[in-house]
Amino acid sequence: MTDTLDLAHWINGEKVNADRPGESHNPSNTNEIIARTPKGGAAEVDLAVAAAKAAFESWSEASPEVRSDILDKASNILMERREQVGRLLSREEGKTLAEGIGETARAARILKYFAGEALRIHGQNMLSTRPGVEIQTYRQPVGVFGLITPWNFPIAIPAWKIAPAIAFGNTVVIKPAGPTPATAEALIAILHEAGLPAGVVNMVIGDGDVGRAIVAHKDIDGISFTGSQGVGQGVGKGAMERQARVQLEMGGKNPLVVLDDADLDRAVAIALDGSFFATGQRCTASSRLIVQDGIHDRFVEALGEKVRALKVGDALDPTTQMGPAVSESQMETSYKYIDIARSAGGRIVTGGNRLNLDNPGWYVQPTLIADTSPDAVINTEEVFGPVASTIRVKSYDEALEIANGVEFGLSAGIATTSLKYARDFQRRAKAGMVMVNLATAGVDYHVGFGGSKKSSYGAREQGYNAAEFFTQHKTAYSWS
Ligand code: UN1
Repeated sequence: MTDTLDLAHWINGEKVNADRPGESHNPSNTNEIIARTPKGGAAEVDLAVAAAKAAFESWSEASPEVRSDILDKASNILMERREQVGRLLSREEGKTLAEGIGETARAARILKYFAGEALRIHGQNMLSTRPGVEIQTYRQPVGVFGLITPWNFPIAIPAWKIAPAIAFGNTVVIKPAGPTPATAEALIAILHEAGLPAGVVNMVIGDGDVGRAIVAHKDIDGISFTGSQGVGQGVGKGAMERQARVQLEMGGKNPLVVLDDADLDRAVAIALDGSFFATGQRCTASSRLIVQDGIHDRFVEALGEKVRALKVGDALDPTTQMGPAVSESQMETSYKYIDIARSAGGRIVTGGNRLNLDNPGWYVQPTLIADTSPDAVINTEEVFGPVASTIRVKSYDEALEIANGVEFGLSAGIATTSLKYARDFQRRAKAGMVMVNLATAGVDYHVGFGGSKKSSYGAREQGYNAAEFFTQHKTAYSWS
């Protein structure tokens, strides 16, 4: 396939033509260029912010029905085109076609959900402690939001940041991730097709310069970021310096605890899904499998067999079960961590070797490493690839301590048939999301999303929780 796209920034409702020095590639076949891309910087961000600022007044004062209708319409268009957009996503990001179409449908459902929330912006009536005084609380739009989004969910994450921002009356400047601009652009184009007024959503394509310009811009009132912990800290500091509100979703080193009493098939299935689907490139991926003695050997053997059987290949081949890494550097990161784990005494159960497939692509062999120690590098740093390691433990208490013993705390899972341990884990796992007999990855869109410790900062995303970040609370007192 050679239909290379020529991308442009979207500023004030228009595609802004520019030189296109950049390219995005198909990770399944790196000879194929998906898109030629402009390289924006502070000047484009300035124009985009000015457009967003100018659009704010009428958008924030429009009837919520106007905002709801546009989100609803965009959702319908996206759902109708999910195969086409999902295919583009899979070509650009490398997740399998089923995953690409699934993610596109999820983005459409997020737009639909926030079409509803746009009509439910509510506050409270409270009695004052002072006789004769009444109190009302409101949620009001904030202004212009800067959104910095990652490549691993190139349409769902833009959707779950844009949709609440605009549903609640704000305007937006978004920077899509470097490797996946074409997928994000498809969403922005559909929003405009659905009747979005000019300037409500603007997109500037580029690298770190665009991100830095967004963080530093005096007219951006809030920044929502999903990406790595290192970059996230810089975003947080920059935002704090000028008192912009900020929400950061960063890494994970998510544990899946497998107890002796677990249903073995279920435990293996959720470990496989959590660790390897989407090529392990999810911040919610299970990367530490903490397994109790009595089930350990059976679990490692059964999981090893499933991992070995995974068919790695071109994302568009319907028989492929795991696509490539998104980029050469992500591929190299996986192999680097496999080497580190190996030299620290980890036993490679399966995987660990370079893959040479017919297509030139950034393929990684799915890898399971056993007999690792809880404080080994492989168990403390995020790999963001199809690599999982097992840690053997004696008891539930030891498992819980290890599960909680890292600086991340996004998602934590447990496989058990014991109500006692399941409930205890729900209460005591230091993570924003806890999964019982479910994969650590794969979340719903109508409830809060986010983590604890170094995984997240600021208000939760998704569901009505998103109103925390994308609206401003006002308390009104009156006496009459
Ligand atoms: C999921 O596991 O369904 O970047 C979502 C990520 C997360 C989203 C995970 N923010 O991987």
